Amino acid sequence: MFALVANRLCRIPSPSVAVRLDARPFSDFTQQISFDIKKCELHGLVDGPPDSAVLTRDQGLRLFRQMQTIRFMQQKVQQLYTQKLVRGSCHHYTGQEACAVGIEAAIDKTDHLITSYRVNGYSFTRGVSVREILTEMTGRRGGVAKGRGGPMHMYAPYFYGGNAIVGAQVSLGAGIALACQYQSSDQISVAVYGDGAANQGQLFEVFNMAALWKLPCVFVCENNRYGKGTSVERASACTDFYKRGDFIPGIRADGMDVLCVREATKFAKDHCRSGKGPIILELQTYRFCGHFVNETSSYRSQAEVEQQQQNDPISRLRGQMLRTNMASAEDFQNIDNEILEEVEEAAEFAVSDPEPSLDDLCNCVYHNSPSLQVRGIHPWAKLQSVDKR
Ligand SMILES: Cc1ncc(C[n+]2csc(CCOP(=O)(O)OP(=O)(O)O)c2C)c(N)n1
Repeated sequence: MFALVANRLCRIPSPSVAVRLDARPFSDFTQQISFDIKKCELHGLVDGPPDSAVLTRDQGLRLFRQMQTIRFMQQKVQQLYTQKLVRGSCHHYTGQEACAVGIEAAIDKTDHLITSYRVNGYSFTRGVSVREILTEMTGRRGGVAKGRGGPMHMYAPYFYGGNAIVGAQVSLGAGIALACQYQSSDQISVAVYGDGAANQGQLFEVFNMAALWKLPCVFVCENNRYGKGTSVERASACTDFYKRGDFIPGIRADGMDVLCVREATKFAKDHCRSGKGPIILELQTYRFCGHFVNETSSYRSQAEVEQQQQNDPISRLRGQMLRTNMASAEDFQNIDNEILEEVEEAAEFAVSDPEPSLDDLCNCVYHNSPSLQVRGIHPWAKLQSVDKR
């Protein structure tokens, strides 16, 4: 039943093509405005992020485009999955787009980021093209991991994936922060995890070390199920994830508002950069689709999902910009059309590109690509991975 709901919610509008913004003159639009944002809750901090955010027309259109690209890309993935062209576990990010996009708007391109298997949104914001993402999903050569990673493992410069072991990315993210500190760079590390990962023992160990060593790490908890009855609520009394670091300061921000995420992340980034050590940023968000594509569990009702969709971060930004004359309906329609065209082209490539050849499959396992003979039982004994690049 929930799969049916999810499919219906993930419907794709039919694509048409247009490639420009509203033709009205620049002066017709409000160029900059300050929006009120929800006040963040604080833990161990006297001051926090501001309760307003300045947005320019250009910034707003860019944030909208990024969120909408992630949304449309996922809708295409849903289609490809149903056609069995994407295989394995595949995890949607629908509804959570403001988190990845807001974080990216606040950090530098050369700051580091690591996340879980729920990787497609962050892959895009970290610079991977829609084509490389979809082609990785279908396991073809032109994918960002050359077709070896599939839906859960994508990487880019300063982006460390794509990790299947719940919570492990947080330890790795702290390790990256240690490297930043050791090398005296002013980069920070952003380690993203879900509320489910928050009870992992390794998180508490990592928080402890990060606090003692004052590591420049922003621990981002995407609390994507903050309503009643989460698995965490059943297992634990404390769902104040921003307080879970105890001596580590924390912020709880509205993860359905891209501007609130941006301002909270800026605050967290400045905190780390100034040498004060780690900080926890809890983003209260909600995923409109199931845990994985075509999930059939019924742990939440259609009514709950529909209620949460009233907070859709994409509609919200669009509404804010329309109401204040920062953009027109035509602007948004044109952007939608451009994205749909890009996604269609990417998908065509993703299903026509060849798969990696068998004798190349075991290359690229290590950074230095040493020649590697994989021994084993039939049929994998046939695999001989000797780097031919
Ligand atoms: C160590 C470990 N335990 C269990 C699993 C199985 N598992 C995969 S996803 C998941 C739920 C994780 O939820 P959360 O961290 O909140 O992230 P979300 O999927 O909601 O983004 C579990 C238990 C796993 N991959 N790794």
